[in-house]
Amino acid sequence: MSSENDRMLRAETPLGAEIRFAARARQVLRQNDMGDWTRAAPNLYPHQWSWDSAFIAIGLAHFNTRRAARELLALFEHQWRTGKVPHIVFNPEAPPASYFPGPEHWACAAASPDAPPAPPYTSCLCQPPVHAIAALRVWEVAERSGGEEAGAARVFLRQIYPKFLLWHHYLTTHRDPEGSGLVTIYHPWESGTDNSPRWDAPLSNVEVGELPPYPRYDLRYVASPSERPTDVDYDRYLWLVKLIKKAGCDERNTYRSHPFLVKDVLFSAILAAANEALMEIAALVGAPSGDRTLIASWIARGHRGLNGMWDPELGLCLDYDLRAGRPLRSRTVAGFAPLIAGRQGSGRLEALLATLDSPAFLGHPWLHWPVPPSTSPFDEGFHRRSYWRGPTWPVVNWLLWWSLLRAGEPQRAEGLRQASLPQIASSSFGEYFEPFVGESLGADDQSWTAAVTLDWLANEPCQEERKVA
Ligand code: 2M8
Repeated sequence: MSSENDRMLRAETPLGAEIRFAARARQVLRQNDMGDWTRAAPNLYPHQWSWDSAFIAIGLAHFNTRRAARELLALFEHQWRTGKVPHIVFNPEAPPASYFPGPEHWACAAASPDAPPAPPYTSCLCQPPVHAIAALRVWEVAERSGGEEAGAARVFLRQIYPKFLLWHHYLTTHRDPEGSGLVTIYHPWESGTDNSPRWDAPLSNVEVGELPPYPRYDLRYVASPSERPTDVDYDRYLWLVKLIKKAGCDERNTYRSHPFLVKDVLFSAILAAANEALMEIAALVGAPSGDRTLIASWIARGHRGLNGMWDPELGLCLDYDLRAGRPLRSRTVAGFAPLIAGRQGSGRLEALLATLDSPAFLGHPWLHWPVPPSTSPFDEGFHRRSYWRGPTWPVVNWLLWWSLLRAGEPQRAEGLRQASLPQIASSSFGEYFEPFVGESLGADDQSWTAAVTLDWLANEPCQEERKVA
């Protein structure tokens, strides 16, 4: 079914349609704007989410670089003493009974000596560190505009650089005591790909104990419960939260006792790419050479870690279950982690691109748009409507597009951009999409979908690059 956006795109001149599309995307970000930070979505997610805010800053940069900078600064005001950046900062103005588990559920995290002053409360989990990548993009846009914008962006980089350094230090130490180069997550929510089949095996080993009844407010905001994680998933999520709180949100206690400890390759790859961005920021702010040596060591270690998780048979990188002591063999977009980390040799890059083009992903004959399903239809955990188990996600497509550009694959990147824009235009900035019929699922007016739209519209390649292979 064709939406108003879609009709507009076909009826107008390409330029006119793009201008109106960008205006609609800006409108979504304005509507979700809370002053210094942005709600992830108006109803389903009325708080500030960590990696959403990073993508949001990338979109905001195209119409207000100062506001984009504030988005990241506002998030980092709630950084923990350890360096952790919480995955949610709770909105004190959110209507009661709008999101579960809400601030009251996490309030005890505030009792940790490492937690920032509350309210607002924060969760004690974290999410993939897209932030340095976002800050660098804000800088690049501001630098192109020159003058005061560029000056303000440089001040911003100076302010945020030490916070980024502390954040990455947290991830490379507390979350990698083994020095493996791979980040350990304690909860599927930390991965950002919550109910992905990636987590089925480690979750099945979590024995859920006594839980009080709890509400599923999320189900009010979607057309069908099949779009969200099941009650069985939620029981496990809440049980894991209970255990983390019982461990006092303390890293060492959690590492000792927690039943879900997984090396997440997507998270680790984003960290490797974010460390490259941090290195550029370090140069821009004139950071001491010791910092740069440290960041270079994080980058090298990250690449080594990912390299060790490569599965030649699947042509993908695999997560690793520390408790069970084995890799997790699922076929999901997370397996493209080395592409996102960057700096792959030609052999590995070719292998990744072959997997991307194969019927397991972009070459699947039933795809409505040529964008990769979050889980391959060939994976036994695939589900076409359920959240991270199959639907396609604009924000993931943006990450792959950005990575393909960095890998020197502009035509493939452009293929993803050209497929993603009409997909988004067919909806009201949907959160995710059914891969075979193209139905928009989850929330409407999702902020990060609007943000990546703005970045894609601002990054129209020149005529030469447009010719998609
Ligand atoms: C989803 O996760 C939250 C929990 O953190 C939820 O389902 O309630 C995920 O898609 C996550 O990646 C995203 O950051 C968040 C807000 O968009 O929603």
